[in-house]
Amino acid sequence: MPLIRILYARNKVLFLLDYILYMKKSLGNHILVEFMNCNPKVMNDVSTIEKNMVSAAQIAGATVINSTFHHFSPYGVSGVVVIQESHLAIHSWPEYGYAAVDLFTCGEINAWVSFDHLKECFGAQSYSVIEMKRGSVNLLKRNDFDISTMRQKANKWENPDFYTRNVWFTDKDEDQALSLRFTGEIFHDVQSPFQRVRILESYKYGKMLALDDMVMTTEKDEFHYHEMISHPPVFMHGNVKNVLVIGGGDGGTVRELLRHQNIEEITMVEIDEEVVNACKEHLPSISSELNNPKLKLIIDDGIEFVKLAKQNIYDLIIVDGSDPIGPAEGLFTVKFYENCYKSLSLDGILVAQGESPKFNQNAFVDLNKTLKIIFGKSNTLVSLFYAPTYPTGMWSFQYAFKGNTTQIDSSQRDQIDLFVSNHQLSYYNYDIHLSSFALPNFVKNKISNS
Ligand code: SPD
Repeated sequence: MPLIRILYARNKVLFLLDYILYMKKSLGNHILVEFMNCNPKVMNDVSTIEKNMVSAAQIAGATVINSTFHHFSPYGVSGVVVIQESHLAIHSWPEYGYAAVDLFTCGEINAWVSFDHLKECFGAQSYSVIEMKRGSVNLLKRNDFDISTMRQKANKWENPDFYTRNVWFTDKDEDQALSLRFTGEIFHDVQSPFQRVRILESYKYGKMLALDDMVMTTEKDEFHYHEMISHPPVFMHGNVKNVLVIGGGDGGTVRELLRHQNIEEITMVEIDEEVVNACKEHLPSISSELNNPKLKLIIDDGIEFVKLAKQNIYDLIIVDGSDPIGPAEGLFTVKFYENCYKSLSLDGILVAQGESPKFNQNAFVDLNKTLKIIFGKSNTLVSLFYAPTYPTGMWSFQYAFKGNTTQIDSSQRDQIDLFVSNHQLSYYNYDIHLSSFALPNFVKNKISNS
């Protein structure tokens, strides 16, 4: 073989090897996509595009940090999903059925999974793609200083003067949201058979339990919810001995109930063992009583449990469920509350996590209707409390009475005051109890026809 040919062949091999190394040893992978002949309606729908872009990141296994999307007048959408592994971005021109999309990922995340998903969601009839490796390690020089010294984590819970992490957890519906800045520390992140169970660390509220993308409880404000779901019904009833809690896997409700010496037994039915385990390990101040001998903890579906429960046995049923999306959906149905009604004692009280009159408004109103159908109009009440870490901050518990509707009176003031001071409660007291049942007119109006 002539020398020139050998050299050419060798160069080709070298070039190929170099190219393979270059492809392999890069920091990121960038796919620049032209989606053409897309569905123009989708291309002009900012909330659908945002949902699609976020789910494109998630199904590729990326961790979504935040997203921001904007609709331009008269048409067009731009937006970015920031992921722990870089970003996904889009600019759409509905009038051309066109979207310019870039999918920039690093680590194990395969941007092609996001590509396939978006092609489907946008109904793209044709496309073209350029793939680029970003940050060829062969061409870069690694600095030899200790990079960990550049990472700052707040050492106290107040807003730090200086921070390098700006990661937000957002609990939102289509139109509104509540966001908490968190340190980036993730103590637990497990996909259970029912939901994604996470314990994250927030700056303002300490550690937080999130189910899917919803805030359930935080170390620093859980007392609002747990004191207000448990003490009012116990004082209104006056002689609670046997309690059923549906849900409540974090343990906060049980912890508060067990402050009442008269309560002899609590049965708690939690569908997701992962929630219990995560809270036992990472939220000890909330889950502290989950091993109390008065508690019978059953890991099972509460909906099935009440179907088979004995009749007339519980003085108090507390439905401490999550929002009506995912495993808690059945906790908002007529059938479920009919079964609860049957298993309540004749003077029993039911209290349910009642959603917000300002967020998930339909669930709030529908639950009220359901309780009125089963228990009777005059046998239901709504109480409101302030929930700083739930969207809108206004949240409700909805009450239903199998016997007569009862309320505390002034003869109980001293007893309640003593209880509050003995247990050093932070939210509940006699006045808050009564005032929580006073409703603003807009709330009264929402439920007046149910
Ligand atoms: N959006 C939050 C609804 C409240 C869910 N329950 C919280 C559980 C606390 N034990």
